[in-house]
Amino acid sequence: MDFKRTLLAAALPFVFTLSSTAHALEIKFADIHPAGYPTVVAEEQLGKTLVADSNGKLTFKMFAGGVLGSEKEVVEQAQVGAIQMARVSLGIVGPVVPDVNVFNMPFVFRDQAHMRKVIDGEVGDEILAKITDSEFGLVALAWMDGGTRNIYTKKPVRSLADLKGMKIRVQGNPMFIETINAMGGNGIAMDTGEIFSALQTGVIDGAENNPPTLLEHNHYQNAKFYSLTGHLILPEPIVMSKITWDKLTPEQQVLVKKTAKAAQAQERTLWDAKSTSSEEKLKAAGVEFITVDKKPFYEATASVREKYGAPYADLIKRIEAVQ
Ligand code: BDP
Repeated sequence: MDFKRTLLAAALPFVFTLSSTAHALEIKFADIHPAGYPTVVAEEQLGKTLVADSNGKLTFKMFAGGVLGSEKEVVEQAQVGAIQMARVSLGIVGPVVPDVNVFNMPFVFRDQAHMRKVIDGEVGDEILAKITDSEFGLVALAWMDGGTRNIYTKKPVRSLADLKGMKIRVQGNPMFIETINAMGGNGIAMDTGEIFSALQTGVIDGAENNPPTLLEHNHYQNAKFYSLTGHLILPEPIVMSKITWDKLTPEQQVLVKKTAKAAQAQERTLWDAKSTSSEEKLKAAGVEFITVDKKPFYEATASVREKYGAPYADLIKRIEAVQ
């Protein structure tokens, strides 16, 4: 009797642990951007909806500010199921799922409005499916807006010639290195978190990004010239670990997908407001916005589009046809 009771007492905590974990699945969500950034605000809302609409069967924890590592590291952790969800730039997905590189090509979109129409349509869904159907171990659910990327430097770039020999940081994607090189610069890949000190110490002469990132990651403190090259307009997928996805019930999968799409819509509105306010703040902080003639930059990068675009000739035609 006593023996049985002891056994039961010993087993109880296990029974309890097992049943409680069987009921709640924690979603850890990683983003490199800080709290208050449009993507992070929309992700926090996504979390609230997931918890509420799953009746607590899903729990949510936001890890903003890159605390779980660089985007490359976050993707690796998501692939093994250590992180359940993340928003990453398409730039770092390209080296692993080459098919997405069609969106990573310089000047493939006419402008931000064009990019939005494309990701909202069939082609956008197809590229998400390419990620999901790859061996990448991720399910791609929706897109967030990452604005238009322009080059920022310590010394002004008013024309293509000014860029000559400048060391410009890009994301870890060979296509981006080649893009900067084709413009006459010297493309250098490094993680987002390393840019600030690389600018400060002069390891690089500049980088390229949208106004909210230039502001919120404080790069403007050491790079006061912002040349509106508009060479990349990169959408950013919201992804879930395939391992996590497979643990969800079909109803939960529908919920996750729907909630991610809602986050896409919310972030877009937040993005537009943040872009405007970032531009104002950057200008007030002494950043000079330089209007450049984009044509020479476009022409200089033709070789990159030729090299990488060949397998996607049809897709590129469909992207161009989107009005
Ligand atoms: C920002 C993207 C972020 C990238 C970053 C970068 O939102 O996902 O990590 O650029 O260039 O615009 O590293």
